[in-house]
Amino acid sequence: MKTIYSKEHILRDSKTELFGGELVPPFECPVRVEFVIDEITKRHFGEIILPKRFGKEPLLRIHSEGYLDFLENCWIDWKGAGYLGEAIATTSPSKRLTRNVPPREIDGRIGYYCLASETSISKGTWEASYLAADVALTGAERINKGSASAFSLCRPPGHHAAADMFGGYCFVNNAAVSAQFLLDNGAKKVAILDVDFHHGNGTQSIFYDRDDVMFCSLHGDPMDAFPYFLGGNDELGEGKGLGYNFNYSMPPKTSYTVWSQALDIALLKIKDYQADALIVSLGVDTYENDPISFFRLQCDDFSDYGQRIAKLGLPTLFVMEGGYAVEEIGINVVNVLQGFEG
Ligand code: SP5
Ligand code: ZN
Repeated sequence: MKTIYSKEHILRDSKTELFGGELVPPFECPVRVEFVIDEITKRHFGEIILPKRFGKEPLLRIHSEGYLDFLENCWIDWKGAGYLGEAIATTSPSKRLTRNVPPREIDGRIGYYCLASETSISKGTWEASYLAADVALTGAERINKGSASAFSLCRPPGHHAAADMFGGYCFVNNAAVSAQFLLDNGAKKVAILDVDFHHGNGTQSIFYDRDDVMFCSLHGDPMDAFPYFLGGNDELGEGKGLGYNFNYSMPPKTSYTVWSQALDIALLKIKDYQADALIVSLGVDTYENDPISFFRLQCDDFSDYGQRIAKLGLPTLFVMEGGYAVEEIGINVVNVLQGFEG
C-alpha cells in the first residue's frame, strides 16, 4: 500500500490548545505524523509518495465558500486586529440566540465558524489544511484509478469539520472531500467507516440527508466524551439519508472484545450497502494509553481490526484522523494497515 504524505503538514504548528482552563501545547502536534512515517520506513511498509494539487473545487463540493474564505484569511485578520496570541473563538452562535449571519469583525467571524474553542488557528493553518485535503484527494484518485488501497497521512485531521465549522483539531473534512471526489468521478455509493475514538460529527452532518454515502462511526459515548452534542445511536439519517447513518457509542473502559463486536455489526451494514469504495477515518486514539480518550485497545488489536476491514474486499482509502499517544501512534497505525494487507 502506498502512503501519501507531505512534510508541509508542519505548517500547522499551533502553540496553544484551551484545555482545563489553561493554554497548553496541542495534543494534535507535528511529531504525530513523523512517528507514523518512521514506523512505515522501519517496517518497509510501502512507497511514500507526494500529493498532487487539486485546487479548491473539490473542497467547495463539501465546504461553503464563506467558510473557506474565513479559514484562508483568519490569521491575517486576527493579526490585523492587533492580537498577540493565536486565534481562539470566545463566543459561538448559541442554541436559539442566532440569526445565522456571519459577522464582519474577526472575533464574531471566528465564533460563527467554530464548533469547539479548544482549537486555535495559527499562521499556516489554512495552508496545511488545504494540503491535507490534497493528500486525501491524491489517495482518492489512486483508488478511483484502480488501486486496491491507499493511505493518506493527513494532518491536520478532518472528521470534526462540518460544511462551515472547524474544531476538534479539524478544519477541512479530508474524508468527506475524498468521498465526494469518488462520487464525482464515477462511484455510485461510498461508505465511510470512522474508527477514531471521537464521533465524526462533521462527517455525519455533511452526509446526514444523503443515501450515496453511508456513515458508520464507533466512538466514546457523547454523554461522556467530545464532541458531546452528536453521536447517539438513535441518529439514523434524515430524508433520503434515513437508514444510511449508524453510530456505535461505547462507555469508558470499553475493551477490544466489545469494540470489535460493534465493528463487526458496522461492517455488516457496509457489506449490505454494496458500496463501490470504502473510506476509513483512521484515528488510533482508541488506544489504551491515549491521553484524552477512554477505550482500552492494545497494539495487537489494531492488526486484528485491519484484517476484519479487509474481509469486505472493497477498494479502501485510509485517511489519518486522531491518535495522541505519540510514542505508539506509528505502531498502531501501521498495525491496522499491515493487518489490512494480510
Ligand atoms: C481528530 C480528533 O481526535 N479530535 C479530538 C478533539 C478533542 N478535543 C477535546 C479534548 C478534550 C479532552 N477532554 C478529556 C477529558 C478528560 N477528563
Ligand atoms: Zn479522535
